[in-house]
Amino acid sequence: MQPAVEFEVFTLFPEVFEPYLQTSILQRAQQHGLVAVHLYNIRDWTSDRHHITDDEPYGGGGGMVMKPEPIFAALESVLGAPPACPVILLSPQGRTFTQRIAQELAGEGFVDIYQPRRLALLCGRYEGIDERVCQYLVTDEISIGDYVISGGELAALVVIDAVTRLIPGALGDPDGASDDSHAMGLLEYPHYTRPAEFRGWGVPEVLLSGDHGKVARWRREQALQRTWQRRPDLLAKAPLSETDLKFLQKLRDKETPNS
Ligand code: 9D3
Repeated sequence: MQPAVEFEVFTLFPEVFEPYLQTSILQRAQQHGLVAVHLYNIRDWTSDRHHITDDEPYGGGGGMVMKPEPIFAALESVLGAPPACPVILLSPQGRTFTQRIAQELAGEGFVDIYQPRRLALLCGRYEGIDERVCQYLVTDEISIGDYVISGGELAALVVIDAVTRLIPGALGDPDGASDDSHAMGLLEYPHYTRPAEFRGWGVPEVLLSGDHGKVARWRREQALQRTWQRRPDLLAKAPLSETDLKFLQKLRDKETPNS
């Protein structure tokens, strides 16, 4: 069986991917042939004596810029010229990565047609990449959020992880991924495990009651309450039942008794 998604990763630091890719879900998904990750060191496509991958910016200013030649050479030798697959640059200038983008990249919606997908991930380092790479090679730019990290490698791992979780079978449990996407609408309810008392701190009675209906209702209300307190923006998009809306109204009434 062909993998559902094949990641072709281009980086100056392939070694930082290894330990994470060899762990847990990602390791298992690769062993089962559900995904493949191939790592390429851009430095292997330099042709000068010192294997230089960066240079000073035209126009001056601080920092260094990744040279275009080794990047074009690496991607075109692996993917063909021009590449036939999406070339995703991990960059602070990209659209912010979301679960929806992960679904897009996983090819969700084509589950039955089962179209194997190849995705190239290009990781930047230094202050940036020569703009001609962005213009003539890259087809999509993704950021993982509004904060500064030192390069695209961690961001590429985030994308690989999120996309892999969506591939049927990757989580072992057949409805694990759909559980995830259900949970995306709201924050999760609190989890507890043994012991029932730890340092004098108990577990909510209802979870010990064995009443599955009551447990389900409690969890739903906890999820709603947390989302309302911490991420009210999510409530606007979440699919809510009549019962959910009544419960939320009760929370609002408690919070603002005088208005
Ligand atoms: C925005 C900061 N830039 C202006 C001074 C310099 C700069 C800092 C760090 C340029 C690139 C980087 C390296 N970061 C990434 O390559 C990166 C990233 C990120 O920094 N934040 C969120 N997502 C991503 S994806 C790749």
